[in-house]
Amino acid sequence: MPSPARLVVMISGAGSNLLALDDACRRGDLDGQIVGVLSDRPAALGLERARTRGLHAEALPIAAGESRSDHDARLLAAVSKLQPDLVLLAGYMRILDAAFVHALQGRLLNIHPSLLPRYKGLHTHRRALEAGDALHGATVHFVTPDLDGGPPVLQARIKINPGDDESTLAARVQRCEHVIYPTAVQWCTSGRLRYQEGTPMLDGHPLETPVLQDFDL
Ligand code: NHR
Ligand code: GAR
Repeated sequence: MPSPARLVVMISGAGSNLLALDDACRRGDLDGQIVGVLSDRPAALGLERARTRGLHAEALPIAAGESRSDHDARLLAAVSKLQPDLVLLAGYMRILDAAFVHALQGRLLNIHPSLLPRYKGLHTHRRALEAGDALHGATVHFVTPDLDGGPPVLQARIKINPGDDESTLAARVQRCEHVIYPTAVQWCTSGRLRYQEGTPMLDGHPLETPVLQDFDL
């Protein structure tokens, strides 16, 4: 991968993970540069925060009557124009079709707010609380067409506290996300982490289970 690696970040919301990735690049902890930020939501706060930092930021909302696959094709064209080495979903809230994922297979990562394979999909904090779980966290995984089912590479694990509600838990999970996402991306940019025929390889060995990092927050 070239140095610095070209990173495209896809968001729908506040963009705190985007900022953490950009911070890591600026600090020199991540050998990358964010060459574009794309959002399906024009009102996403993260777009404004990206522009404040001088980053290229584009909204690609669904046009009236546009199908999912037409939108994803337009998104793929916008991503491809930026010639990314890696594409990072960071709170991107729309399911991507197989054509999009296949075009970027092995270069497309997501951060998901649960200890996958537990709680794929939405409302992960609520579901962990309702289940009475003692532990929760976040997972960085390669994206495949199978929603939140692609191979996980790095997990952050925290304890759920007795007084936690959805928002206190989400806040602690996010603090972990801001550490593990730049770490996993740096593994890719440095060549330590590769994706070979559907299997993540870390330091030349197949990663059978994700690396697990406990956080005492
Ligand atoms: N696309 C594919 N093909 N595979 C994955 O693993 C993906 C993906 C797109 C997004 C992020 C994921 C998450 O981390 C992600 C992973 C959106 C939904 C969802 O149900 C689920 C999981 C994720 C993102 N979205 C609704 C939809 O119909 C819309 C929900 C909304 O707008 O609020 O697209 O959690
Ligand atoms: C993050 O916690 C991320 O894990 C989650 O959304 C938040 C985005 O926050 N992702 C999903 O729920 C994907 N469905 P951010 O915009 O501040 O980075």
